[in-house]
Amino acid sequence: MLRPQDSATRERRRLDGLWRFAIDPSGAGREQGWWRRPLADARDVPVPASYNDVFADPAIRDHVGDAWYQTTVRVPRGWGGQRVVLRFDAATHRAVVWVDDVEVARHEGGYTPFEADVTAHARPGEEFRLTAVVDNRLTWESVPPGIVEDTPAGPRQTYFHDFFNYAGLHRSVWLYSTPPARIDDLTVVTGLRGTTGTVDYRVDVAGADGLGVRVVLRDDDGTEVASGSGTAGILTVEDVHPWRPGEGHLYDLRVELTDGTDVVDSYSLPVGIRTVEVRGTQFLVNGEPFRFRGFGKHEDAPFRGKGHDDVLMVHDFALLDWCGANSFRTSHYPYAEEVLDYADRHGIVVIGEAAAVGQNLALIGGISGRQMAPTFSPETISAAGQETHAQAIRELVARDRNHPSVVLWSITNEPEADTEAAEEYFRPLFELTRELDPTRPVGHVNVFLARHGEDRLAQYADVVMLNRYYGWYAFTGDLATAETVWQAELEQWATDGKPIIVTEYGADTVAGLHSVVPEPWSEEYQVAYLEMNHRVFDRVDAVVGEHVWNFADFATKSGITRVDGNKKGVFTRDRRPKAAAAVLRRRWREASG
Ligand code: BDP
Repeated sequence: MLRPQDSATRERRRLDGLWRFAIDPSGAGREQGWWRRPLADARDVPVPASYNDVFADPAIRDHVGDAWYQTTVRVPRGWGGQRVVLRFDAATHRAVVWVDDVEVARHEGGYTPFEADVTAHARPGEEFRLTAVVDNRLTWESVPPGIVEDTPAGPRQTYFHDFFNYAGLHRSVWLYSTPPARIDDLTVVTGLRGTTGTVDYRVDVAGADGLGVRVVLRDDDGTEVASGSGTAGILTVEDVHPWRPGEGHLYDLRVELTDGTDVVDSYSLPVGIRTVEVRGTQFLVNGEPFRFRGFGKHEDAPFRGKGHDDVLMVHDFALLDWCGANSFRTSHYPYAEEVLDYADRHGIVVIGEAAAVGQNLALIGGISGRQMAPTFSPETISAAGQETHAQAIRELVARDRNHPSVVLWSITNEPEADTEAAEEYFRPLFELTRELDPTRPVGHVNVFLARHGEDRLAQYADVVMLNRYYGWYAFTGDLATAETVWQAELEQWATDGKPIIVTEYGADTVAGLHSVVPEPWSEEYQVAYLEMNHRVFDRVDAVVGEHVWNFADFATKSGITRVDGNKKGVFTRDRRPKAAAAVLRRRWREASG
């Protein structure tokens, strides 16, 4: 799905700002048709943002169910004869949208965009009422999953992942125009042979019978380096300047839909020419071994929750750079597209993760001591949940496949992986991901419950991704034993002959808590813990990646193992460094020269 852009033939309007907002605890709005009139008893809410933390109201923070958003939109006068599209970059976790009285869109999944052609309802120069109802409930059919129970006090939401269930309109909302005959989608796949690069392109058009397609590839100084015509082809670039980690060189692919000499539609796509390959235990970018250094992150910040914010984004990238990090994982859901654009432009490598997390009831049972049902069964995550997951993967790949920064897909974090039911659930999802994108490796993030030899998904994965907490959840405070056991486990995984990325290792740390003898929770312990891990990684050749959990402290649901959220951040939630930041900076900056 193409992002809205301003071009010679297109215009866009960001509809962000203060909208009207009301929660709907009894679910009356859908029956009473709240979209038909101005929202009653509404208050102002910022878009984009999670609604949870912006008010001083527990009823809103802990709300379960529908929340209504409304605003008035004026269609630009000059858009007559154009196609008018409404687009939500994200509505978490599902939404229905109305233009005046007409339902125009319905979407499941909180982290990928959706849009609706509203030409028939949007008259140039006139206003319409835009209403969206956003539902934050997590069930066995959603990704991530959860359970909603009715209690005398109202619905109660439980979920199995370790970050707060923020909800709302987390990213921008757009109204944009395209010509009726248009470029509908673009796909590029790039290649490198010596000093020659290739861009294999495909253009999907709509309403364009009899029209031509012209493509021109320009370097960043505007020089034309290749051109072609037709809806598909291969462009060749001599003396190519590849995209590479640390150097986000981008070409501009200008695609035009033409009628003789007239340009009917025009769209520009930034293109980074690079290759990705797994060979033996190496992860190659442009044929050269790449080592992932960085973090698992979250979209999370005070007040705004998961709302996208350019200030925070640029600052986080500045901190990655300060640490010498070259990569991160979009744990545990697709991040805002602005983030991937930025990573493309700055040569930061990304592991793109689907919104699938908390698919492991044994893990929950293990911590709480409760006996849990099987994760994958007709009563729990079943075929319906699997279809939601498949759709989430389709939308993730459709949205992000043209980003050079994305080098690897993670289709799930810490799933149940040692049962036949899990294998049956995931095999088709691995196949689907590969079919949608044959150019990138695919994997899943393993949790310790499925050890080497027990993980039935490992056979489908191109890389081994491990989350391990030796010295934290296991052998707490005993780094010497942790070091031995961890190394032994890694050596087992290394026998698979695949690259290993340690996608999570970390220790909760209270900023400002110091201890002469490194005690868990102190800054000194986090330092010692990371150093122990690094010694282990440096002794196992197959380890090609280290992503610390987490970049920054983040909000979670309340519970006896969390004090004001998860404190495994190397930075605090307001992005101040703990002592560990300097350790990473020394190690990673040295490694990158
Ligand atoms: C892992 C999860 C991650 C958690 C982390 C932790 O992948 O989401 O936040 O553990 O416990 O199991 O800190």
